[in-house]
Amino acid sequence: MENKRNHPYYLGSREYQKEDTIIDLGDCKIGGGHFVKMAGPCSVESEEQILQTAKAVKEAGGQVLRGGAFKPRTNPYSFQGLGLEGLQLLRKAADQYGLKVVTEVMDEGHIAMVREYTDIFQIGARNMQNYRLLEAIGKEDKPVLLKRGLSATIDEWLSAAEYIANEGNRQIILVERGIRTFETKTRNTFDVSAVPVIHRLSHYPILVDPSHAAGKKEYVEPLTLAGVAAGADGFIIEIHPHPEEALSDGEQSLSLKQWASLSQKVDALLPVVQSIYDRKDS
Ligand SMILES: [Mn+2]
Repeated sequence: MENKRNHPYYLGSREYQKEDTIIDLGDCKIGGGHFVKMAGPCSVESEEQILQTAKAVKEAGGQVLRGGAFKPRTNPYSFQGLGLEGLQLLRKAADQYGLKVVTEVMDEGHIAMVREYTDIFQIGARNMQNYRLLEAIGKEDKPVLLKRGLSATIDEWLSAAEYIANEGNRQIILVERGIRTFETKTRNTFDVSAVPVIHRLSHYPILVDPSHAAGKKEYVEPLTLAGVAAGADGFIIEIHPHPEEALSDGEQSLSLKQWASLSQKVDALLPVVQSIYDRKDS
């Protein structure tokens, strides 16, 4: 208990737990040598769109279908997401193809609704320091994917995770999604160093999200491969059957064909990386 007070992320630290945390979703495990591929559209737009995407996710070896149902936008008149209908479509598509679901929960009032349809709660970058939401998710019995805030240091990010862990939920997955720097050629700067730093400091699995880091589809593949080479436990990317028609984040979404090709390249790289780091996938 003394250690807890003196350490802002004691429960998440290697001092508290030496072994990697492994998130166990039955046929899908994440961390400790288990690599995961998550893909899907920025937002769920229609039944046809999400079914087509889920099929492609499964066929190219993905395990988790992502998709947003609630999309607060800068412009209040832009597409705001399908809400409950989006959650239902996401679940239906995932079940049809034997995938797990990850979707964002934006506020405490939505937790009960989202819980019904998702396997993993996502806390978005803009909510990383929404401590009431973190505490509420900490009382849930499902894994949480915690994105790094766009201006958060690694210590602040791990401290945010501690709010969840301290309430009892230790099924935490960290996601590096790029940080704000002076560079403007990419939407954010992909901090690949977060991967080995997190592995050293913490036992939680860490994924990379090159779509939001880059903001441009042409950089998604090299950044994904860089994340894998750095030892990430998986990746989460945005894909769309017709990226040019996407209602949100189309400029950073890969086509279904590009996703399949990326997934193949990751499969080629993974055994090499795992032999280097001595971490086995099983
Ligand atoms: Mn997005």
